[in-house]
Amino acid sequence: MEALVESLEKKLKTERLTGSEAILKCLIEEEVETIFGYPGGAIMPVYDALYDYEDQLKHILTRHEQGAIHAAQGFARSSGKVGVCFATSGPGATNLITGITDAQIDSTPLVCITGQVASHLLGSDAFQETDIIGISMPVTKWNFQITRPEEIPMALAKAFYIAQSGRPGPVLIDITKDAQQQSFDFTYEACERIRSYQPYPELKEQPLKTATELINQAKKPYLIFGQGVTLSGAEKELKEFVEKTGIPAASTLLGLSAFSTNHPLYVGYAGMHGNYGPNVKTNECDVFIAIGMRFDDRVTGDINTYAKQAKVIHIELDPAEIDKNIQTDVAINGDAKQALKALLPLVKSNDHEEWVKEFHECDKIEMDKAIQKSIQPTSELMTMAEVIHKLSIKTQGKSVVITDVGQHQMMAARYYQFDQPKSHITSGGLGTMGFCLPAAIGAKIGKPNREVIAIIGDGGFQMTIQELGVIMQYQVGVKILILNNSFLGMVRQWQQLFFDRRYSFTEMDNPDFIKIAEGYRIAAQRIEKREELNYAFDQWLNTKESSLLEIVVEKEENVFPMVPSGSCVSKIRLE
Ligand SMILES: Cc1ncc(C[n+]2csc(CCOP(=O)(O)OP(=O)(O)O)c2C)c(N)n1
Repeated sequence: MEALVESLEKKLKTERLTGSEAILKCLIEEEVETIFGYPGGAIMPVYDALYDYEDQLKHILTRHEQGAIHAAQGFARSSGKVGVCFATSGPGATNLITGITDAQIDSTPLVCITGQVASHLLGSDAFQETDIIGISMPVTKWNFQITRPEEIPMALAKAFYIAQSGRPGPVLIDITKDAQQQSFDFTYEACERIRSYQPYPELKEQPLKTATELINQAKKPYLIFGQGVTLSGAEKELKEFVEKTGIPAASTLLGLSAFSTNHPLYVGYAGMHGNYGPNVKTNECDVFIAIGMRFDDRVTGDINTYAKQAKVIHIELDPAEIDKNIQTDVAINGDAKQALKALLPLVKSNDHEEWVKEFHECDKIEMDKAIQKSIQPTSELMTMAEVIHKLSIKTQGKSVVITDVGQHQMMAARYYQFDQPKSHITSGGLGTMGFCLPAAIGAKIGKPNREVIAIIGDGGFQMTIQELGVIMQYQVGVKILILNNSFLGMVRQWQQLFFDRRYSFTEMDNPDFIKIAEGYRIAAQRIEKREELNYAFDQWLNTKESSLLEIVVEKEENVFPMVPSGSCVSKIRLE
């Protein structure tokens, strides 16, 4: 009887819609409010339908599809919701690929909808036809081509479920133009499970028990957390776990902001340009606990010398990550929050005072050899490090900081003191230059009440500079900080250190960024002198609107410490 009533109710809810209208209805059902996109021939029916849905669905027209996808990524990472983006077939779709790949490696939930040529033209090399399903196959969590409108509700329901469940990731749905135009009887049911897809593995008792024993007996335990903590919302549990066990904790690049950098048990950022202590101590600890991180080579350096002396406990949601790069002694396959909740009552209260002190000794060495020189330079021009250090103090570590890729990215990771969760967004795994400006736009739209600061190099800024148009058109209040060293700085650093200072094609003549910003009606100023910094920061930060600040910095500043690529983490160079 109940089933009959349900099916009748469903029938009553049925509406006759075109495929395009159905797509938009599905988005509304999934509580999507904002779409980032760029139109074109093969997705015109969807854009036409969007015209009538303006009240329910806000569309942000970016200036390039790469801008749309990075904005969707920034939106997803600041808000914790799924980022949605539209593009047309052919070049529109291929322009999404960099961002999709970026989202895949950084576990960002996205639903990308691309238009496709009409189904009777598929495979004919029609105008703007490209096999986006084939192209995106290795860089999406799931992709699917729709050729009949009846497939739309189920495919989109699945897309949202897959994108945000378990380890999140990007999904691409390609829809032929005829499927967008034809009508059908629409009903929608959200997806709650998919056969043979188990996004949340059940925690097993034995590994939890073994991990507890190891943690309770450890003399020198050490913990590194990654973005898995942010994605599972386990910030509180992580803090409780660290405080109860007294274990020193370090962050990966994407883990930054999941734990306050001011906490006494926070020992820094681990990896190639991370802090000295967390790198060196990796090869001295007896129990190594990795939480929601994937042992990226920028963290491990040479895996043959990484934490060899330690018993390794890996808490990780994605089973494919376990034992992929580093062999574990105890694998806890599950959600970080659930795993920490399960461990919390089992682990004993402890403090490892002497051991934690060893990290602080390392901090002193790093302070003397690297930090002091960086944040209080004797040079005439400012350094990136001192600018970011001052910015951190000015904003009290409370802003959402989006960075591009390069030296400024590493300086921000090192010198911005993150005080609140979901405050650091960067392209970690793919290292995509051009990510920052559009991602910052998306992040501000996703979290309108927070101060969003985009920190960009002069190189990366010019990769997606056209997205200033979005800031202008939609009045997005993003603060843009360009650290201008007239070099592709990070590549120059490598050329200096590993290629005999042969600066091959890394020096850049830059345009007048202030005039460009003003052309987009964005307030802008450029400073070169240290005495101007304080006032410039105040002016720049004390507005609700977007504004751009260009700071001319030292041309040949290097980021230290540094673990040379593929080297052992304890061989970290301090200068
Ligand atoms: C799309 C893309 N192309 C090339 C690179 C290689 N790359 C990494 S850092 C970097 C230099 C970045 O220079 P800039 O944006 O000026 O920042 P800086 O390092 O000076 O802070 C380059 C070219 C990249 N990461 N992404």
